[in-house]
Amino acid sequence: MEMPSEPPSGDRWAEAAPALLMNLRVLSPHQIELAKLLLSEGQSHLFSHWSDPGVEDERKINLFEQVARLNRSYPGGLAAYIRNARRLLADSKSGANPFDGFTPSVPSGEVLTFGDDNFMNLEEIGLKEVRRAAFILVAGGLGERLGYKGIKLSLPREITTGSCFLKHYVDSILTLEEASNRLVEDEERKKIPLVIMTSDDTHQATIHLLESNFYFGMEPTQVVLVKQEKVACLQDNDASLALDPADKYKIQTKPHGHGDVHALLYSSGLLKRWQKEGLKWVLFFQDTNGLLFKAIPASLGVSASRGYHVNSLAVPRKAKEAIGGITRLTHTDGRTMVINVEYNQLDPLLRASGYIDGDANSETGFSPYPGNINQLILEIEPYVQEVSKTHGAIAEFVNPKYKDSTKTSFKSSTRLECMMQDYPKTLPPSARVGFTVIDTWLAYAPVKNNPGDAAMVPKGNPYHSATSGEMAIYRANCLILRKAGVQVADPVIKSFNNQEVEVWPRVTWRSKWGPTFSEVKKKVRGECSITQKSTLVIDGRDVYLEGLSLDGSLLVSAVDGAEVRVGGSFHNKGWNLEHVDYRDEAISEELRIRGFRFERLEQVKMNYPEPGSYSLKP
Ligand code: UGB
Repeated sequence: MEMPSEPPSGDRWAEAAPALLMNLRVLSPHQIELAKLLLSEGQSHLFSHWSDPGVEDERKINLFEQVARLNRSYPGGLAAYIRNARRLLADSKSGANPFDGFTPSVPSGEVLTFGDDNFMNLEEIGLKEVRRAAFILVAGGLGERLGYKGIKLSLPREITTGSCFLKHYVDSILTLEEASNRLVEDEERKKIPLVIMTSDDTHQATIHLLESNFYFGMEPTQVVLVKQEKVACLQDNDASLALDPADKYKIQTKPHGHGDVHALLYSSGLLKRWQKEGLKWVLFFQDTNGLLFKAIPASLGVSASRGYHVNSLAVPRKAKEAIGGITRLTHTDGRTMVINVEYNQLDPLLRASGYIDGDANSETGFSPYPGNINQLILEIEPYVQEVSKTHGAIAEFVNPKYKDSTKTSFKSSTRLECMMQDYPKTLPPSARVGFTVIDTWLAYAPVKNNPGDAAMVPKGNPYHSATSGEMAIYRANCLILRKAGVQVADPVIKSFNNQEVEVWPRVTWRSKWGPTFSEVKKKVRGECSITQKSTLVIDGRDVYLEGLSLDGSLLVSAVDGAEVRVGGSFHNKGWNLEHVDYRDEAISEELRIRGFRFERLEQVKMNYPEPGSYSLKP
């Protein structure tokens, strides 16, 4: 279809959209300007069904209010959006390779080994730095893949304590803030800001979660919510905007992707403010990774000691795993960059570059390309310089699902998207872009897939489900305790929701108990052991395990300053792991998606509400 290059005028209005022309007196002058813009961009179909003036006028005005919002929230407005869409859709139809001219190779970065001297040294450096960091949580996505109705931040991270992801994140940030400030006592105490990017799908529920929990102990002014707007859906290769199937006076919209976070940080003025306040680092993270804070101090230590402007956290990746691969790309013109190549693009890129097996494991059993866990650490100075140029705009892409190989029509509407990890794409070659590889067991256990999809994951690949996400927390804690010298029983293999997982003793602790490995080591004294059926909950900073032998359930909570030494043989029936059928609607969704719950048979539970020195024995 030929697009008019100028807004229609006179007769051409009537020709382009007679139904709209009849309704001009319903619209304000500004709305008429928007109408002209839409017509000049070939969107007359939006009005073809419009009724006579006087009928459904309010809905027509509502449509234009939505158009004004869409126009405002996209850099360059709707015209730029439609033109970008047309270009990207044409590229997609012609099968243009977004990596044309680039050859992939395996990049090199810092590979960490948990608990060795280097790791502990980096943790110390990171801990000193973190008081000058801001944390950015991208949480605009709904748990569609997970099949959970609520916001993912409200999901329990594990059900032994029932603490949700957001509580854990806030707790972890406050712990790092406290520990970092303690290291530099003579300097001014800093508050670490937390920004949460929400969307219309998650905004109100996120506010409600924060307010109903008194911000989980953070000062309300420390938390800033920035809301991303959705973008218009596209129904064909001409970038015709799609009307909402449920409301023909509304343009269908979908999320633009987590890449919006950069533009929002820029436009909100937060980055400049932080820079003035002397912050040095901006750390981005996702909504459901219950392990990631175990990796933050050391990774920030890598950024600081290597002088990385951009540090992407990564884990060993299984071929075809649904996480992007960190790749070095070298262009025929000599440019190189280290960038995430998204999982659906890595295989075709490798095949096009002569790797006939595409995205395949090497002899190590893993893909040679480390898996991006989408946790980025940016140094603020070069970051502000860059977004001042780009206004935070991130390279977009489109991913239409075509009806057939002619690629002329879509199965359902599509939209432009952008990803936060594509930020380095516009950086100059002088930018120091690196990455840090950390063991998966320590750093990465996202909760993304529903039980049905998780059960279909190829054998050996991670499930990324609520079941595996929770079991990974117990495994990590047990492995850390083992490394600190505790005898922890081996795991048993069990199947929940048709997923075979390792079940370790259910050990959990509040972040303040063990923010770094050296801190955990300080809290473990003498010979300690934990049997397979055990549950251990440590909710207190100054709790020490001194010759503890646990065979059952033990829950200890203590206020800061209550020094509790826990020792001796605790033996009770403990908590039983019971299967839950995910189809059983009488059971809560939070439990169904993990496939188990606890039957609390017997336990020792102690609370120390006053500071002091205590000894807890059987
Ligand atoms: N999110 C938003 O805030 N806004 C949006 O519009 C969309 C999402 P998904 P995805 O770690 O396993 C990413 O949907 O995008 C938030 C990386 O691209 O969970 O499929 C959302 O709330 C991939 O390289 O993941 O894949 C959530 O917090 C790999 O690292 C976050 O963005 C993969 O994550 C991620 O959204 C991974």
